[in-house]
Amino acid sequence: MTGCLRLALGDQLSASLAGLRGLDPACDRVLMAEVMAEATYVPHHPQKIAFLFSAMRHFAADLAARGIAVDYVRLDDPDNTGTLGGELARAVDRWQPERVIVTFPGEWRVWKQMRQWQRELPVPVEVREDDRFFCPIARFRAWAEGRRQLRMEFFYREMRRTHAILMDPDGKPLGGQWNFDAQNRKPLPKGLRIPEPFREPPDTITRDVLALVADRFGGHFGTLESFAYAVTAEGARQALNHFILHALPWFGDYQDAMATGQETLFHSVLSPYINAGLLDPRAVVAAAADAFHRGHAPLNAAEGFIRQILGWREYVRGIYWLKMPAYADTNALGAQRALPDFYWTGRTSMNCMAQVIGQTRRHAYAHHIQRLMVTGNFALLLGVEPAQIEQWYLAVYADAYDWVELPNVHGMVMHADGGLLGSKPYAASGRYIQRMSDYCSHCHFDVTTAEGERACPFNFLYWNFLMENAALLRANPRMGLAYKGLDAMAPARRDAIRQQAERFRSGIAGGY
Ligand code: FAD
Ligand code: DLZ
Ligand code: SF4
Repeated sequence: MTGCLRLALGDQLSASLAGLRGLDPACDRVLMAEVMAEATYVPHHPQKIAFLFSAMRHFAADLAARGIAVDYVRLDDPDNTGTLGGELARAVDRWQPERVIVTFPGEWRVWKQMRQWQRELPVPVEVREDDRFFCPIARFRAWAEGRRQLRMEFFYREMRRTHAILMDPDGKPLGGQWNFDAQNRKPLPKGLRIPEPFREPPDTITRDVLALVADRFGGHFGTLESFAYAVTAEGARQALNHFILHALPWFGDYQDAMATGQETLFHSVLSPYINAGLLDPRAVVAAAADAFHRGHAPLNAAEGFIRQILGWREYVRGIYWLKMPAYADTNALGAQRALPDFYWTGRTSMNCMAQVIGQTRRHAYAHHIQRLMVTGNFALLLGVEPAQIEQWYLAVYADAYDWVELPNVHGMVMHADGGLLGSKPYAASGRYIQRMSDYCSHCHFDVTTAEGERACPFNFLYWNFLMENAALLRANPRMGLAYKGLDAMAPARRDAIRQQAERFRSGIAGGY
């Protein structure tokens, strides 16, 4: 072969991918490989594996239909070496290309492998920047340079200005404010009509993949029965249209609400598609801005949604590549406890946890507040070792990749980076969950108490967390109110709560 061998990874399924640009169908070839190493570096949810394998197969079929030669290695190919590096080496040997072209990956782990390929393969390996983001890594680095605090809000404003999104012609944010969160975060009123989530029935390719995944990864956490993810760019576009039409107008108002049996509410469920490359984040942001401009969605909804993508998503990627690999090793609060088994079994009497873990098992999905304020908050309050809870999040969600999962869990949830990403831990008692959901009204525990047999574990763990981490957190001005509450408590009550938290923590391995 005289041309180039171009590798497309499972989360690089974009027709416009940098590594596919300039492809000459007369002599170039694309390599795609389903490999055991990627499917098991954490025990991914079977729906995540099925989504990616099916999307990869559809993507390869689309390339082939455009006359491009694709070398597609299936998981059950008897010669499959089981690793990306092994498959690349085998393909280089087979085709003897002049050059290998890859696109910068989403994980430090894979980046290390790419550098090794550059050293060890007998042909040059060109790494192209992944430009499917608003903010190049170098641009984020320049923004971060010399700043004492890397606050998302300021980064987001810069992105709004740079990309002229929801801006007045005179350079001011539309509506005179950057952020409308004061109007958002309402609890869900009774009787509100909630849209049906978008579902795509599995086609023949997906059904084949589902059988393969059931056979090989049936033992992983999660079920396959309810699989309904789109697996093509066209399907993902339909999911985007569905969201814009049926949910975006209420996105801002009920962004933080949670309700039993309502897994998606007014959220978009677009992250698996955006992260795998089936949807361009620029198209998603443009669709939301357009919905505002044509009067379909109010500003608080469009702005709130756009901030998640243009702000948070870009910001966490910037932090990841700015701080890795040292970032993953910090543990500012010194948390060392084991992740309770019920994160994997879902068997717990805490209704909020059972609900969120249950839907995660069924759909490989939970929305942001469920991840942050239920399963995340509990791990923070309990003092779980960051690496253990990070592994869980990386495994169980269809949208999880290290670059986005790690800053969210390590930084936002666990405060393990000492406050780089969030100025204070999101620690909260059961009262927050009571205010934002109906979970507490169907729970074995009593959310109004922090002591006694039926006390809500979030309550005594919350106070105990404040006591345990006082040396680090008391001086934080944003924790002032929390410590005022603690200080107002009688010493005997504080002792009782501390003891209750200790008893709970020593008994938790057996379930709760
Ligand atoms: P929506 O609520 O509809 O939001 C729209 C889009 O904004 C999302 O699709 C996503 O692309 C983006 N977004 C929103 N919040 C964030 C955020 N904090 N960071 C990055 N992007 C964001 N997101 C992932 O894509 N992968 C992960 O592995 C992941 N792990 C998380 C772990 C924890 C503990 C927390 C608190 C958040 C995590 N997030 C992750 C962010 C967020 O929870 C998900 O992006 C969101 O729930 C996906 O559902 P959705 O598409 O319905 O989002
Ligand atoms: C997540 C994943 C899985 C489950 N399987 C594969 C695979 O078999 N082949 C592949 O190319 N990519 C897969 N992926 C996505 C990769 O893990 C992802 O590209 C890297 O983590 C970099 O983000
Ligand atoms: Fe969760 Fe506590 Fe409410 Fe039960 S009472 S659902 S444990 S917050």
